[in-house]
Amino acid sequence: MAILKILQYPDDRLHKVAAPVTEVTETIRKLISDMAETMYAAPGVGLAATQVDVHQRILVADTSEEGNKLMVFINPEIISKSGESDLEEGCLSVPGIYEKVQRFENITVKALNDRGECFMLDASGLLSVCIQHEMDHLLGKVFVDYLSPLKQTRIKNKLKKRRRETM
Ligand code: GNR
Ligand code: NI
Repeated sequence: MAILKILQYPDDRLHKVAAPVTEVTETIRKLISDMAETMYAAPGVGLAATQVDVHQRILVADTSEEGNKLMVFINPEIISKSGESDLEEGCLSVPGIYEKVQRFENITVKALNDRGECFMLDASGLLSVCIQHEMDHLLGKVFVDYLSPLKQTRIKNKLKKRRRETM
């Protein structure tokens, strides 16, 4: 197992669009276990492959209280969605920034698990928001892209300043 480096916003690589996984191989399973370790160590409730500079449609999530319910989604697709949610979101690629984002409250996701088997899952609340946030990463989208240009500039400046002061 290994802890992977998480790309930090702004970084052009966070805007790459991930390609579908064609076969769930041992290499993919190794990546997934490293992504899980990286997410738990951060700590975070989700992680998309894009954030570790792997541009394939893979995400991991664990929104359980105890942090013992790892979920793996390969080639995820949202097949139904309803309701509205506006939770305050954070992102491991945008540390220390929290903003509300409009999302669907309920989603049904279809994906492959780490054995390459197809499954469906109904999600609501934080898990639903987390999956939508991670699926955006796979499309090259970061939650700050939804904010006003003024807020985006402020966030970039804040992160630059913080990096100057801590490096
Ligand atoms: O750890 C995370 N918390 C979180 C909180 C609200 C909405 C989404 C998230 S995902 C985030 C981890 C992350 O950056 N995943 O891409
Ligand atoms: Ni994120």
